Amino acid sequence: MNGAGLILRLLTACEVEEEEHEALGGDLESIMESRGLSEADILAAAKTYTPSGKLDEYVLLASGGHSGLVLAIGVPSMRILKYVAVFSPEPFQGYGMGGLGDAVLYGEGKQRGRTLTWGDIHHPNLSETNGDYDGEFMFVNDKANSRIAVIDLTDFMTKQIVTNPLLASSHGGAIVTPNTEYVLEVSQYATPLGGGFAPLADFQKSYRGAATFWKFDREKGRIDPARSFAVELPPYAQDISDAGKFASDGYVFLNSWDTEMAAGTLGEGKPFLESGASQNDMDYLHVVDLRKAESLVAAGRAVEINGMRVLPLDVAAKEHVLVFVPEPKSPHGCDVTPDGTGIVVAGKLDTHASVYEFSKIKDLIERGEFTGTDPFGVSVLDFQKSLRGQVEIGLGPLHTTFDDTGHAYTSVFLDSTVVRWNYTQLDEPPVSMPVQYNIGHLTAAEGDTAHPKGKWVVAMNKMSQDRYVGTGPLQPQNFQLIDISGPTMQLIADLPIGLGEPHYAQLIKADKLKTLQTYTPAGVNPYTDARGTGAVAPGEERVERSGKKVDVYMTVIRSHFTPDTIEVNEGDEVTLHITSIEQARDQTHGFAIDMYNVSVSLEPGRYEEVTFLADTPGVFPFYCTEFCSALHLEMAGYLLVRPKGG
Ligand code: CUK
Ligand code: CUA
Repeated sequence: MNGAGLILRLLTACEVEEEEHEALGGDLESIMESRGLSEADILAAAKTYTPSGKLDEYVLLASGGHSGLVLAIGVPSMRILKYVAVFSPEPFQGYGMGGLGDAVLYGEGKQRGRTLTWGDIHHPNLSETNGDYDGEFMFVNDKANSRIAVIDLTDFMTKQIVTNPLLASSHGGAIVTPNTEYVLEVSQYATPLGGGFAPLADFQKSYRGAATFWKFDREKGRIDPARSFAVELPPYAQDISDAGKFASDGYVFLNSWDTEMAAGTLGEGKPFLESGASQNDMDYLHVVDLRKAESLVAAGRAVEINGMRVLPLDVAAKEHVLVFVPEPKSPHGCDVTPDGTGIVVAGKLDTHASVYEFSKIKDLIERGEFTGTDPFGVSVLDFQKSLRGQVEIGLGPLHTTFDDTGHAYTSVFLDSTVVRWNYTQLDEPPVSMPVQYNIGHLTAAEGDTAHPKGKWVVAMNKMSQDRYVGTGPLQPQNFQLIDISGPTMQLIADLPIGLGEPHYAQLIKADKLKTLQTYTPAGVNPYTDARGTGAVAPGEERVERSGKKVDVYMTVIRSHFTPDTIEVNEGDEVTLHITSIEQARDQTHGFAIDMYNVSVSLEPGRYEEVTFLADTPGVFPFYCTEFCSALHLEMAGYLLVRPKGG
């Protein structure tokens, strides 16, 4: 008996009384009939249905695209667990809404002096130890404004944003090296490095890309810009990157799609960027020798641009820090195999996945066997001599992820398929499965680590079209869960994503995440992981006034703020130092106040600080924004701002 048959038999054995359950159609058989469900549907449901109180085995950490958020999703249930605010203000988490998070979002997050309230997240990457996820940190890139954010996975909060001082867009990030020594951020659209103007006619002369190696200090849990550096690259529109591991440890690989150096229609007879960048049959896979770059920078061969050490292109070319291998026409994905021996590149305008053999690339470089140089003096290797081989995948292959049986899974955009193939021997006929529709990235369980887990693949589709009840012309993106454990792949669940445009995601074993239940002892500033400077214990609450500065030291516990009335004068600068003295799991409070655009989250034990100018006289109720207890509505108070001369 198959699984669905078994379930049927079990359920009918319960002798469900039809009359009592008419609204749902009675027993399983009649429910299946009335809802038009097949046995395969029931099997799929049994694989994903997660009864209340049961936990998911995996957590999918997914880009929320231009929403500026990251999503945490349980797998296999496909239940959304959390939105993590990164580059956008988010009132539930109290991020960018008047509290301590403002210093990250509006302080560190300023790009060239500008305050930004969004970002375009493409690639979440988990911290790694020896090439495997360790569940400690996550890094994401902002393609639009060339920034990287650091998210601490003990509390799923954004702790740092670094802004790239060289680039005006970055795509190939936030990839980590196997022990998270560096977080990589690579340019996409070339611009003059460090900003400034240059005419498009000077594209080849003045426009550049760069690979930035942000140094991660794991002890501090922060990127250290002073110990970071970059390698200057030609203006070839570098795309996504990956870091080597094992044999290829110490190297990074990135591809490019505009070796034509097309820059749009400005100038006589110039084509659109689209067709201009698609002339050459081959673009260049960039092979970067990170260790050599590090030592040349340490030896003082870098120049400084906006405070960032940059290894100049001519030095990188001459010293073979940068070497090129031809890659088929306008590639997109670039993925290192779990054993580190191969690099899979898939071209949007080519039907193959090309697997490069790292040992061949290394031998050719060591022997100095090059076919020539590019216009910038970068040495080029022979395509065929660098290859393990190619596999015909389909129309528009993009990204590749891996399982634990020597198989690769490649997303194929135009065909709307996931294709499974053997990446070691390249000797199996590829198997394809349709997805709905136009898949971008895909991710397998720990599929880009040294030890993929198999079992699941999540397809991240750009279009949902007919999959859901209509919500107007702007439709959700569509995640689909695929069971890859059997001989054939099976699509078993859909999850609409009504946010941004997700790009990449990583799927981590849930038990690797060691999250906090409370901040303990009470009074922790989550941005310093230390006791908040103004944190107080019960009994220490007070209001201090010094001239026009008013400091309120407040505690919060079910169901009151202490103090709950605050009187100030018009024109005073008010700072609320708020300590949640709760220590019970999930006893979160919030603090919001009329008109001052303040909403902060007060998880158990958290310290927050809110500063505002009381420039409008009047009466302003403040209240708790979480239904925290039976007397939650009563958890409120008044800010009285006395008018000048009043
Ligand atoms: S990219 Cu969006 S589907 Cu930015 Cu990694 Cu390929
Ligand atoms: Cu505290 Cu509602």
